Amino acid sequence: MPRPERRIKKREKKEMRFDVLTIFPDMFSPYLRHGVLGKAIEKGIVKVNVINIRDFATGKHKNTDDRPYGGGEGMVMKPEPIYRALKSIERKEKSLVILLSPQGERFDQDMAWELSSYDQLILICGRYEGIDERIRILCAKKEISIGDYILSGGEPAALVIIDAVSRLIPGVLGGEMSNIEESFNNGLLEYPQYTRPRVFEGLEVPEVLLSGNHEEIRKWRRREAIKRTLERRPDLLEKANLNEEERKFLEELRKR
Ligand code: 4GY
Repeated sequence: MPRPERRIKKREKKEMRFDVLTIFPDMFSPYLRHGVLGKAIEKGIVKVNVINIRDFATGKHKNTDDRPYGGGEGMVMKPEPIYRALKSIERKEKSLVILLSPQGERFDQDMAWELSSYDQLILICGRYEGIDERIRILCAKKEISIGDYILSGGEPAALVIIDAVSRLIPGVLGGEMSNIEESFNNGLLEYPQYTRPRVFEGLEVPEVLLSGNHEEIRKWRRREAIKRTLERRPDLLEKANLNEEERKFLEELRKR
């Protein structure tokens, strides 16, 4: 009988590629080179290819925007440079073109999980008053909003998606956090965290955290997470993953 593989199973070779279309390509690197994302890019698990839409503009001034048909304030992003930039991208097998705008489907952790199953996400960042509608019709397979507010451009939204999705790619979070169910704590808000000093401005660290009793600590954290979620985001409790004991605890809290 051959000996079973003794090495710990290595993560499957799955890398994620993001292609970002923007007229401000320099906005990305300052964020992407730091922290776990910086490490993931260094390791080659995550690749971010930033494409300057202006490189695909024609004419003397390489304009990427023009005046809106029908009149009105501001400028609209021309379709041709974006269309050409998209065509220049080498497409992987499982690939999705996404438009970032306040009119899109709301981004959340569930959507981050769904997007993490792709090999390639192509993110179009709008500016000015918006993008020519034909890009939506012809190219964008999905439109995503990161929240109900208006940004000056889609770039921060693209970074939000790159960050949240990358964290779910195997190997991006190292070691102890690689149990990425923790990425949203079973659908609950986080429990309170403490570090040294033990007393700060008269406030003490909860006794249980100093007890060394890991089972008690785990239960306390779950209860605190449930309390906090009920107070601040009761809507999340519908989807949360609670065991028998935790559901009882929640019922008690609700009665009070
Ligand atoms: N919110 N979620 C958002 C945004 C800026 C005009 C189209 C958002 O994703 N993107 O506010 N984007 C607008 C600015 C052009 C994008």
